[in-house]
This record gives sequence, structure tokens and C-alpha cells, in this order.
Amino acid sequence: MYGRDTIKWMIVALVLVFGFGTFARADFQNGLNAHKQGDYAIAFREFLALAETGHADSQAGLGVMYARGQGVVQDYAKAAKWYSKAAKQGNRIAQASLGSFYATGQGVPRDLVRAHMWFDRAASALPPGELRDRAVNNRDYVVGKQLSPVELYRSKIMVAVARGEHSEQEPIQIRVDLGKKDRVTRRFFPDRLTFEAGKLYKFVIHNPSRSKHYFTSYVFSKSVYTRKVQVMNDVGPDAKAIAEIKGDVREIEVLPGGTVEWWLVPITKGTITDLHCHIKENRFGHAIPGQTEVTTHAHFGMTGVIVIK
Ligand SMILES: [Cu+2]
Repeated sequence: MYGRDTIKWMIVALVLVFGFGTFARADFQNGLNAHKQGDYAIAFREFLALAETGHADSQAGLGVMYARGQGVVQDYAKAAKWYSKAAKQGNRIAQASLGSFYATGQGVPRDLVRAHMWFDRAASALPPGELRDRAVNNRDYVVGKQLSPVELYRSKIMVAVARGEHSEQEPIQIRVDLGKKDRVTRRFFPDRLTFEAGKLYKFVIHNPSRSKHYFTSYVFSKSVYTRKVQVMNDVGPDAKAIAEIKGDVREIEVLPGGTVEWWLVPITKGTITDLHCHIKENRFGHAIPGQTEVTTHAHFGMTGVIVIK
């Protein structure tokens, strides 16, 4: 099912670079002319010399030649490498082609979020009109409809970051404490958290107690876009980050006295009821080896509800 759309994309892309471009550099034009005439050895040499100096159109040209095996052994990984360099500089053939590669797993590991991101950037680089409409359709039909709301949001953020539009929105701060300053209270404080979809949050998870606790909610982690997680040296306004973790988060364990800041944007609205701490302990506050009645903090009431409005 990807095949046909991907081919369409390649055609859109090729028309763009080799049909519509106006190019300032004479040496690039030489390469382009050679390529049109099928003189791939000359085209490759011209493109390579320029590509290595950072010339985006030449990098895209090399991408095309590697993707089609023109004058070189067909090599999708090398094509992806050159497309990637050109795409980051805003070359739209490279952006569109890289989108196709990510959608199909050709030359790069398959990654629909990245595919969507590159298709989106390629589409928005086009002037309004039929080509752009086709580009948007391809973005949506090849990958868009297969992404979850969180994944679509991640793509949107990646595009915004690339455009330098991602101004630091002031985060809303929410704090939850795991237990109290003792080792017997097994509760979240508060045990009901309310977020608003689409806003940026600095979600502070602090453990004031003398035992380890988990903040675990698989539904919540799937309902939010995680920008970063920071391990803090303290709690409060003077706290400094001592580690930063990027990517998806499933659950967070906070050691006694520890603090973590989870920078996130809630995406999917709903009432989430699977928040719990699954640290194993008996009712005396510690696990006894071999004891069969060991249970978890959740059984002692360390559960909670998260609402995303
Ligand atoms: Cu716990």
C-alpha cells in the first residue's frame, strides 16, 4: 500500500528538483545537464564536489543518483545520508524523498513520525496549488492516518523545532508527592491530578519519604507528548537539573528525597485510572525474603486518578 503513494511522492519530488529549480551555480548546472543527458559519471563528480562543501541541491542530486543507481551501485542508505543533509538545509526533493524512505524503511529504520515530519516540511515548502495539495494528501494518506494523536503532535513539534518556532512557552507547574516524610504512608499527594490538553506542563514528582516509590500510569504515558525528563538535585525554585532524559517515558521511580521534572504536553483527553505505585512491601513497611504475603504500595492505597481535560 505504500508503494504506489511512495512512487507518486518520488515523482513529485523529482519534478521539483529537476524540473522547476532555478540554480545560481554554474558548476551545479553542469552536473544537472550531465545528469539529464545520462552522463552520470560527470554528474556524480560535479555533485559530489559541491555536496562536500555543503551545497544542498548537489546533496539532493547525489541522493537521487544513489536511490536510482545512476552511475553508482544503488544504495538506499547512502541515498538517505545525502537526502538527510540536503533535507536539513530545506531542500524539498530531499525532504519528500526522505519522507518516503522513513515511510517504507528504505535506507533508514521505518519511522512514521519522521516520515510525517519530512512530508510536512516538504509540503509546506511548496507554494499553494495543486502540487502542494498532492503533497499534503500524501502526507496524510501515506502516514498521517496511521499515527496516534500523540505521534501526530510529536511530528508537529519536530517541524516547529526545525523552523525555530518553538519559543519557550511558560510551563504550568503541577507537583505530586510520593508519600510523606516517613516510611509508612503510601499515597500520592494529591491523588487526583488535572491537566489540560495542549498546554505545556512542568510536572514535578517529588519523593519526600524514606522509601522508593513509582509513578506508574501506562495510559498517562501514552496520552502525553514528553519533551524531556529532568532529574533534579533538589525540590523547589532553586533546584537544578543534573540529568536530562529524552524520549518516551513509561514509568518513573523516584528514590527517597529525589525529585524529577517531567516536561510534557497532554494530548489525549480522558480520565485515567491506572496510576499506581508497584513497589513491593508488606504491611510492616519492608519486604521479607521468602514471605508470601508481599504486596504492593497500590494495595495500601497508593493509586490515583489523572484527568486530561
Ligand atoms: Cu510506593
